[in-house]
Amino acid sequence: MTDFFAGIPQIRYEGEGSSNEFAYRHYNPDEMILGKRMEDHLRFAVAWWHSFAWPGGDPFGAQTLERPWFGDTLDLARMKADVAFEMFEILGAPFFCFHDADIRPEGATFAESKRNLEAIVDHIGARMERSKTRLLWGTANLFSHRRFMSGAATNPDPDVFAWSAATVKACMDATKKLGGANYVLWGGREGYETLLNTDLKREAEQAGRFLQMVVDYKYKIGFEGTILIEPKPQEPSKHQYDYDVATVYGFLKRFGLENEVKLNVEQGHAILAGHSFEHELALAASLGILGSIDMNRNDYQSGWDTDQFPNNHPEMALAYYEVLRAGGFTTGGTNFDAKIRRQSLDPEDLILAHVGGMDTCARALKAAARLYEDGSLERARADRYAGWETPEAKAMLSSSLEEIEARVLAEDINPQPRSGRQERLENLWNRFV
Ligand code: XYL
Repeated sequence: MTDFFAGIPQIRYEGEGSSNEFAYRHYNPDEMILGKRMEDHLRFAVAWWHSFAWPGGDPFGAQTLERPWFGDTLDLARMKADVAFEMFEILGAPFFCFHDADIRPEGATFAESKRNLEAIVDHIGARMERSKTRLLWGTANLFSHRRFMSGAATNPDPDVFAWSAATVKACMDATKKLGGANYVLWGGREGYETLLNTDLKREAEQAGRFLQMVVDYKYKIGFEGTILIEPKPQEPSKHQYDYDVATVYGFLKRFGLENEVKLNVEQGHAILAGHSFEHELALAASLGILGSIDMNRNDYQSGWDTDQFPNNHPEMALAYYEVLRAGGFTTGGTNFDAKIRRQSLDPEDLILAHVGGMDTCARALKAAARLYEDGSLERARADRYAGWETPEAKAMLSSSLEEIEARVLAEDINPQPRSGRQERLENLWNRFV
């Protein structure tokens, strides 16, 4: 036991009437929603990097957060893991996520980093035996160290490709050992700063081959989880190759991986790409590649990835509505890729950030489920496309331009515009959130 969270009680559901800030007002894990427990719908995960490894820096100032486990030794990494599991317990968090660099100290060589990772994975594995918290996903940090400054798989230097491949192998092994439900690849610096020094064609081929090797290795070791790619349009690179859902789908098709890899869609990354979160989720679902979500909130004015905790339930309800329409999560879940602000110094801030985030999502899920169950929106949608259910309309899709022209002339087809009913549907939505 550490005393980092001393005095902070276990967070329990007390209902909407509660004014206790250390309680859930909406997140009630056992409550049944559309025939499934709320906890099993949401599958919340705590992100190790933001909660336990982030020092509170910004481009104008360094560390603001002081944590007793900050440092480069295995003992401190073990203390960090102990604090993490204490927080999971306080929150009742069902899952966590990690990068290798969040959990282990960097070694002087690849071999030493790998040994450090294995030692900490053993420690986390032992903690998991006494905990209900499981691993949602593991991943490799292929972007922080200076060796990755020109990318990982897409690096012009084949030694960096080699280092990255060996690192991903070690991280997949670690994820499998800890029973992870997914393995994530976020292309941290897979992109470019200037086209003047970049061979786009070569870099894409390297990235495609890299991903094929990851999928091969998944089968080789019998990892039963899902491989996920996380799109992001820019930051840290000026242009990231995995720009958004549509771009990644094109990439997967190009390398024959569209049935092997799904997506981890992040709220803030969707906003940076000029989309809404629900657009990215709906598109991924329509392509059959919706895997998991990174939940957070981007500042709508600042233009960078602020990774704040969500606090706007009507907005999140639009996102969970798409998750419900897609049939809900299977291996995926809701990872809080969110960090407290650099002035939020106290241990309580870390706990209450998650309490607020979990409650916002739970409230959003309940609203989305009410509307989904009511069915009005789906009926209105079906009605809008009802014309396509006629035999003539269906047959048209397997005919030709000449045949269609003949029918338009013979039947004197003259389309009559119909209202899209947007405001009526917005009013309907507002009755439920
Ligand atoms: C940073 C990204 C990462 C990924 C995991 O913008 O969101 O934190 O989630 O590498």
